[in-house]
Amino acid sequence: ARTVITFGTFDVFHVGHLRVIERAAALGDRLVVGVSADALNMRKKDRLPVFSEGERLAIVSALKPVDEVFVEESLELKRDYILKFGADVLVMGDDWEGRFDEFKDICEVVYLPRTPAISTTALIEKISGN
Ligand code: C2G
Repeated sequence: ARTVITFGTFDVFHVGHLRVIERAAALGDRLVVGVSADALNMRKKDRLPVFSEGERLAIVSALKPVDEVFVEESLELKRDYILKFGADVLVMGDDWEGRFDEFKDICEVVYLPRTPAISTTALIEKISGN
């Protein structure tokens, strides 16, 4: 069986998140998703996500194409996660193009085009009327 792994925050879950998860799942037989920890977001973006890691994990794990989820504690652990879950393919949106090429020694690395015109940041601005 071919295992695919992908990572993300998946905050204020939207159709762009769904599409990348569906396309990732289509590349293999089993999809594992790393959902970034609240603490990782504080370090990366200096703010907490709108939804907590428990809530984001619950949403992602309920999706039909998703077989397994875990909390991504650190960006530096990517190699360990790929090996631990026995991933054959690492998939990320192309906003990460080139950033994970160092893992091509242990798996295939695929960057998928992002869904245009939708993002968590744009949604937050739209809802708050800015
Ligand atoms: N995405 C997409 N289209 C959008 C928005 C997002 O395809 N319009 C994809 C991103 O490219 C990514 C995934 O959805 O592959 C999750 O996006 P984010 O929640 O923004 O994840 P990010 O904060 O980039 O976290 O270890 C890597 C990080 O944890 C990734």
